[in-house]
Amino acid sequence: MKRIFHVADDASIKKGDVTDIYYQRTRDIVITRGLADQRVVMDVHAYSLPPMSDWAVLAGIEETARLFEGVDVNVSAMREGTIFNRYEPVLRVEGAYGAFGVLESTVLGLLRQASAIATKAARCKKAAREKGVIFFGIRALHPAITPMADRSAFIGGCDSVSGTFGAKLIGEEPVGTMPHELILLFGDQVEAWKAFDEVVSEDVPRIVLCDTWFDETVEALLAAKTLGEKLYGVRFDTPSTRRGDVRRIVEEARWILRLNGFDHVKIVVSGGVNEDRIAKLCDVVDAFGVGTAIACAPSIDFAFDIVETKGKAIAKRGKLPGRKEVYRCTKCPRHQLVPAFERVETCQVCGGKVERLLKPLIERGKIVAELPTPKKIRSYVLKQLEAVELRLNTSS
Ligand code: PCP
Repeated sequence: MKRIFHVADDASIKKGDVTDIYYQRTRDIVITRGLADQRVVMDVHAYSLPPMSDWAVLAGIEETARLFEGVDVNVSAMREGTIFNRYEPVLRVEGAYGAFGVLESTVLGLLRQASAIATKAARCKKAAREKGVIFFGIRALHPAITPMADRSAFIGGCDSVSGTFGAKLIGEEPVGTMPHELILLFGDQVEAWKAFDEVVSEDVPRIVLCDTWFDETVEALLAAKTLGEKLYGVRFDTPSTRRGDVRRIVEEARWILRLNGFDHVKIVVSGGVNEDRIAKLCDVVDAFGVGTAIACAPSIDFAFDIVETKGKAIAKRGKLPGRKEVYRCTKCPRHQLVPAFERVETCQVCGGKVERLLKPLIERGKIVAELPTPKKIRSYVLKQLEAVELRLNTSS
């Protein structure tokens, strides 16, 4: 089938055709030398996390389960959305190396990018506390992967996403305001706002862009006078050349709206927003639109390494050999990483009961775990976020 866009199809990904050449050569060598049936245990772990990150959110598990479906291996994994730490295996595969070795880059690609996006989304949501975070980032990515990005951003904690295709995939309504194009086409912001109000379905909140021609405070008041009670909010997408003190701009706009009896108007800020800016603004802003910071989040440095061959613990230097388990306390967020033969019953810190985080996902090629909905995964992430600390870059 001739493809228009530069993307791989599902069948090629499943077959291991979308891999690094050295894995295919390794497959050929192990077949030739009779090692293809050698049983191995491999696990996926990150020995470093992005700057300021002491934890990360696991995503991409559903796609990884689909990848291994029909492959004669057993896979255990942390549940999608689990907050994990450095060194902890998030996924473990057991089987004949020849059955799955060629999929190494594919597994990593699925887990690394989705987890990076989910982790950044979780950091933004943690910084925003009860304030909203909308993912506006599909424009930063190849369209073929935007459903994955929307899903990962949502499960990481974003309240909504603007991408239409991705929103459908996760069963949510897409959320958006209006682009500058609408105002430029009318050549007059008031006409554009009125047209939006007249044409767009009534159930869509009226949030209008207030930065195109004049100062945000002037446009916000103009919008409030134009749409009155119907105006739900204003969005400030202040250009970087005009962003001297966004906090003060928001405070002034609130003041002026209040003076004129428009206290009900919410303020949304977008453009160059990340968790550090959110933390500085969340007491004065109602919601944030975040694009590039989440879409192009720093990669989670997962590796997928052999840790056991022929029943014997083995690893390259710098890595922990052997099959492992990760236990999480059900009372405090403490994790314990131990060799798989050790049983842990209680938390070393608080004495609480512990649970094992690696759970069966695939048995002999069959998916044996529940694959939860994005909404359910998101709730699980938000619950865990309550218990973790967020380190921020205070110098930015
Ligand atoms: C906003 C902003 C960025 C988008 C959202 C996300 O778009 O200008 O392009 O920002 P970020 O990637 O810096 O986080 P709009 O204001 O809708 O842009 P336009 O009207 O130009 O389409």
